[in-house]
Amino acid sequence: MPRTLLVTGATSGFGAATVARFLQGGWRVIATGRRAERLQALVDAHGAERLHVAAFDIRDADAMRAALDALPEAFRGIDVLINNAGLALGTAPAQHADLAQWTQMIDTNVTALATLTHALLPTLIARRGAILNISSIAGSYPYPGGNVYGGTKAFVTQFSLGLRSDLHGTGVRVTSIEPGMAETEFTLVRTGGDQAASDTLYGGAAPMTAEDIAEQLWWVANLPPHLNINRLEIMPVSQSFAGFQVHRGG
Ligand code: NDP
Ligand code: 8X3
Repeated sequence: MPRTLLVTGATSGFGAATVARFLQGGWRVIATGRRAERLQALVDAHGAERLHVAAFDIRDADAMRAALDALPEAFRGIDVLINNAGLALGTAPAQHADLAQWTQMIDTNVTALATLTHALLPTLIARRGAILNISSIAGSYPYPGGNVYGGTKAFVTQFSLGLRSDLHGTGVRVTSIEPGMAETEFTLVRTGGDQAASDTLYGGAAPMTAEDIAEQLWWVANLPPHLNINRLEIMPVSQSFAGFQVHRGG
């Protein structure tokens, strides 16, 4: 009997690579995202036998509930939830940031993630399943312009640890995955579609790929059931830490 994964944000980047990796490994996969044509492309590429797609905006709790209620029988026994849908918007310092962008990041990265997790907890507990939350190094290490994005990812990391504590004794595993720089559509989204900015950031830097992250997700999800990876921080070798900044002159 194949195990079943629900992965959000499956229309690009980590999510799309994760769909491919888990289908290749024999799992059933539920893939979600807003862009229906991208989800249809996944079906065209992988077939519909073990793949179910659901197009909805994850910030719309009613649409999320309807998509869960409409799951075909074969896809109802969700074993693993990968909360991957998310985004950064803007790189401006807080004092120049757009409040609507902050709200969108909080609604997507925090509220929707918590809402979906809450909805699936009974199923995951019944199946002794697993939750893999996509956080970020931005949740641990601040950088200029990271403000609310980093704050949302700090929530994801801490929420993961809290879930782990609450789910003690249920057999449900919880992991906070905390990647650094990976080339996906992330920077294109963050910059409002600036392909040159994205190319400049990743160019010559040997960033991680979506497939690198999907492989780690596959590894974590398939560990023996008595093992829990609490947090997994992953960076490309080319990325490391820089120091504090000091302002002089008042
Ligand atoms: P992409 O932009 O390539 O993918 C983001 C995915 O999130 C898309 O499938 C998008 O689908 C989905 N998404 C965004 N908003 C919504 C929404 N309102 N409703 C439904 N789905 C939504 O970026 P990544 O693959 O890089 O990002 C995946 C996750 O990884 C994010 O949480 C990101 O913060 C995190 N991350 C990324 C890093 C990187 O360097 N790339 C590093 C660390 C963490 P659609 O637009 O179709 O709705
Ligand atoms: C994305 C990683 O460093 O661009 O979460 O914020 S970073």
